[in-house]
Amino acid sequence: MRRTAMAALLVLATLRLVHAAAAEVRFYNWSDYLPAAVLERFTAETGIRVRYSTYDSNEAMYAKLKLLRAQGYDLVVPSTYFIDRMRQEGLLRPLERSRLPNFRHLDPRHLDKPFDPGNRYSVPYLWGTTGIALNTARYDPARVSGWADLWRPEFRRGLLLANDMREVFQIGLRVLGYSGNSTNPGQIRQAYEKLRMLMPNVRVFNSDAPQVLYVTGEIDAGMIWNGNAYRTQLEAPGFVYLYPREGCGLWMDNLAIPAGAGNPDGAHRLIDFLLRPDIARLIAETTRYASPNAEAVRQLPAELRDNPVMYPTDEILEKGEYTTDVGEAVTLYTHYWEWLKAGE
Ligand code: N2P
Repeated sequence: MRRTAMAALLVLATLRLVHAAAAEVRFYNWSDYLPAAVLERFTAETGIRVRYSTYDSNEAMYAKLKLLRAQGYDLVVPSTYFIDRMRQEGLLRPLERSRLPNFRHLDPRHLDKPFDPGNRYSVPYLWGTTGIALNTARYDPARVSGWADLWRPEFRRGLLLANDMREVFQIGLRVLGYSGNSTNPGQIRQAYEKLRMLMPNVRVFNSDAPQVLYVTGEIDAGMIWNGNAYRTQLEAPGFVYLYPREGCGLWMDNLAIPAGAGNPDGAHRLIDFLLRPDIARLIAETTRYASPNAEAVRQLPAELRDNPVMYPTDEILEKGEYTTDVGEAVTLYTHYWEWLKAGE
């Protein structure tokens, strides 16, 4: 083949590759957090494919993005305190609000928070609570009213805890009467000592598919995120979801574009699609997590909107605590977390 023809073919092949990349969004999300139908509809409507993969903790997602120097993904879903940390570390790309017309559907109560003033880097996706799951066929719910009860001997080798450093430490800290966001080394150490005493009661750490363990009867008690609790109840009606008297954990997970994303255009289109009320409603209905999208919530069936597992009362919200970034103290948490899981 002549040289020029070869060169032309090469150029054509490169163009095709570039085009294929532009027609694909790489979305890295929490496991079990989005119905597949949503992505299928997005592709059908826009022609943009979604390469979807999942993680089970903020720390796992963060480590991967650090390693890839904020490249490799076009869309991620960090919790509040990780948005804060990642934007300060330059790992996130500012959003172009003009390309997100559906942003207007969001409930202002979930916007403009200290972790991202003005929502320059993030858009709320879902929010919720962390409480206690209990199989009433096995345990008497009248005897369990708080996190502190999980230390009792009847739970020996029975509990599930989230594989989530800050969520687990939040329990230890709250039981001792401290803030779940403590940065005080003495308090964090005490929380570790307290949690060490809980370990004989812990059977498994799982944030990937805890619901499976509860539904199959493998586990009868433990920590749970409210959407998982609601869906567990649908399949195993004997389960109750309890808001611990010390206060439940509160969290919100948010869509954000990594600084080195290869397809920020596609990512903006996907964010806007996820903000469409009918789509946000479908996500909330399937996952049973609370949507921050006011218009989607308005459209939800009353049985969901009025369900206190999915939408906690104001009183519960007031007692709960959102996780915030603890700055340098995170090193201390990480250190104790590793000890805890290694059984030291
Ligand atoms: C659901 C993930 C819930 C995330 N699998 C809690 N931050």
